[in-house]
Amino acid sequence: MKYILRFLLPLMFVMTIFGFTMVPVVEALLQKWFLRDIEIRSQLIASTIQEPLSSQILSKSETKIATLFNQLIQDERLYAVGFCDFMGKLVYKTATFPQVVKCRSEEFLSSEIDSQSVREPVRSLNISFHLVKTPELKLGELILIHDVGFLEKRSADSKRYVFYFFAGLTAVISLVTVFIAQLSRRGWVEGMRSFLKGEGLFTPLSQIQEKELVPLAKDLRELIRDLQTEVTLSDEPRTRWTAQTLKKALQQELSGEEILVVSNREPYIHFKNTGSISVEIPASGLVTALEPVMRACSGTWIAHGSGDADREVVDQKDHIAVPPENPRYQLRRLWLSGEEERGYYEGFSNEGLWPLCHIAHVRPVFRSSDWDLYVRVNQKFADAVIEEAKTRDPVVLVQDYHLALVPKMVREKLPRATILTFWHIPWPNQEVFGICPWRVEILEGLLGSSIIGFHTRFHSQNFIDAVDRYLEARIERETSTISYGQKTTAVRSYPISIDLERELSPTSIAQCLDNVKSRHQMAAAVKIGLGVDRLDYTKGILERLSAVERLFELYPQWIEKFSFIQIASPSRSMLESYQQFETQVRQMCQRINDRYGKNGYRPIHLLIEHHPSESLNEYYRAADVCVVTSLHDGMNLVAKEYVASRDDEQGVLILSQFTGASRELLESLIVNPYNIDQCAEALNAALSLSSPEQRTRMRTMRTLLQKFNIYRWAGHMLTDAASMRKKNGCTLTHEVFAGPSILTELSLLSKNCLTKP
Ligand code: ADQ
Repeated sequence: MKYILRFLLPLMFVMTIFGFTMVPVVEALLQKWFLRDIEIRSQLIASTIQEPLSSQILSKSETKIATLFNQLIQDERLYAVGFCDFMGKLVYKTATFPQVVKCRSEEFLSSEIDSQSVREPVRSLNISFHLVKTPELKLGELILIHDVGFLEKRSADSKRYVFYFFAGLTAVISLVTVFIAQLSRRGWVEGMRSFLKGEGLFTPLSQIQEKELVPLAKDLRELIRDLQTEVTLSDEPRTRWTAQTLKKALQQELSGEEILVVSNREPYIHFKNTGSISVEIPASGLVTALEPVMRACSGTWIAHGSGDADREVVDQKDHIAVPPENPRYQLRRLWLSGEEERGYYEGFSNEGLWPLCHIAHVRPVFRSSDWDLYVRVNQKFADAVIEEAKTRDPVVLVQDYHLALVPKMVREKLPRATILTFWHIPWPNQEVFGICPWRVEILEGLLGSSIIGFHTRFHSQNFIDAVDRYLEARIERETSTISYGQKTTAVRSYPISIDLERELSPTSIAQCLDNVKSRHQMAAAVKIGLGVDRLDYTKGILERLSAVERLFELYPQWIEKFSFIQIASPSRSMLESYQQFETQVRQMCQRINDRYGKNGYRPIHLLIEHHPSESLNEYYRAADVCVVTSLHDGMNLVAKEYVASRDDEQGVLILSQFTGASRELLESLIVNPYNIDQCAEALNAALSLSSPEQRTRMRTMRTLLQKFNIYRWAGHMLTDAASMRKKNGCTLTHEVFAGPSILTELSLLSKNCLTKP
């Protein structure tokens, strides 16, 4: 209060002085204007009656003059009218004419002045004299007397209004001043905090009109949420997520709750090998990401058993403990017939949804028969989840586009389950998604989830837009939540990552380089470029090879000084589009090798085969440059694996702008894979980059991956699930965990409590 008065008292003092000075000035001005009005009026009356009055005076028509005068004084302001002849005698007058008013002298009447006004102060009269004449002679003077008593009243009124005006002005200025003073005292930080909490400065966040501020506010709010989560999850602030901290967080937050993962791809595949059985980890980003998480949190992973020896190693309930060398969790295999695999996996998933979501210029194919099998197989997976669930409210992690219907199917049987669905590939814009004939069913299936995760906010936004367009759902864009039917689903972005520690190798860089060069008979001075992908048309392998060819055209000095190794794991080779793609890749490599290869030098080494992770790691550590040119990619883990493997802080990453990873690995050389010249220039720049510059870039990216690793990805999803469960259980502990900034969204999620039996 004291602080406010410091502003207000001087302000009021100045305004009062100013007001008192202004009142007489305003009053004098108004009086002057009113008198001037009266004079103009008198002039007007005099000139209007000049002619009839002159002729009536000449014809001495007394009655007509009296009538004319009486008509004039009907005007409430015109008090009296009189006429003096040329001798100065008052000849005609109205009854109201005051005696005090006299005719002017003959001498004055003979002057050249046509009219004159005089103020008679005692009776508040304004008297004006007007010469009455014909063209030939002067007849006398007309006297018009106005009552100006109303001026006093008007003056008093205006004084009052001026006073009110200044009082009002003082109040408004005081309010504005106090408001601004308060704001600056609270400071921007305070203001921003309340804004982010959704209070806004004056209005709730949802009502803020400046749309461009909302994404910024959302970003900052999520950042605050992340920080709060990390601070409150453990006794000490967690600066880095690890397998141990993830485990601890799960014990603390989910207190040993059952975790079920369900995906099409299994983490371990058993193959028959002349008389023995071998095991392989498939080339899959999903497996790479989830396997370390399952090692950390145990539970059961349900997946399709696709290996020809898979059935031989499981128990009666189709279970096998994995990893084989040190079992940490259960793998539950599920069997599909050839027909099911063709329709659900090859057909609807990989000929339909995969090209649809990647916009990589391969037309999606949608067949009703594939859809029927997709529904049937999704039901199989959902049934397996229900079978495996030991409680009525397990935490279920549904993985990827193969299983879009599973969340809804599981929800129907286990309404209290916490279902987290992660979509590993991009989500296209609503027009493209609208191509899918079963778009409504896909969206409804996914909305069975408690949380749906995407790699980037852009994909989350596309998903929300699709729901907005094709379903009658209530969408809260500020909190990214969708209410559909009786269920609320949160849409979140969780950028997937890798376990940096697992990518480290005891083999030295020099040894890796030696091994790779001798394996491929490369000269010591040759620099190595590397591409690692599943053999998939979305990965931009043809564009990458074209860029290598263009490099040789633009910078021939690299011929015989640079070789490119393309490692490509065969993928979906039953599909025609993939078979054709493989042929194209082989042909292009052959053509470039024919054009530039000589004397035992091979520009391109194409290795179409699966490699164990240690072998891939060796290549990563030997490569001077790693090239990722996906035409569209949810995240792309190869880019992150390359950075993780380079503990020598050397090597350069060239990265497509159409990968989710390009939003994080900003120190890579970011390219448009469709721009072949640009990619060739980037190759030249990468090969010419100085060692200190490589170190600076690599160090920054490694620091980022140390913090933004796979345990953080899983940790954030699972702790979000935990807070949701607490909310659903209607306990109060979530408030401690969640912090005030996400109470709004949790309150929305609390609607899930309705599903409790
Ligand atoms: P993918 O399309 O499979 O993943 P990516 O993220 O690059 O793409 O992961 C590929 C994985 O397979 C990597 O771990 C890589 O090491 C491995 N790999 C590639 N070639 C191999 C080979 N020849 N031998 C052995 N292993 C090989 C999908 C999405 C991505 C998203 C991931 C994770 O398409 O955008 O990053 O899921 O969510």
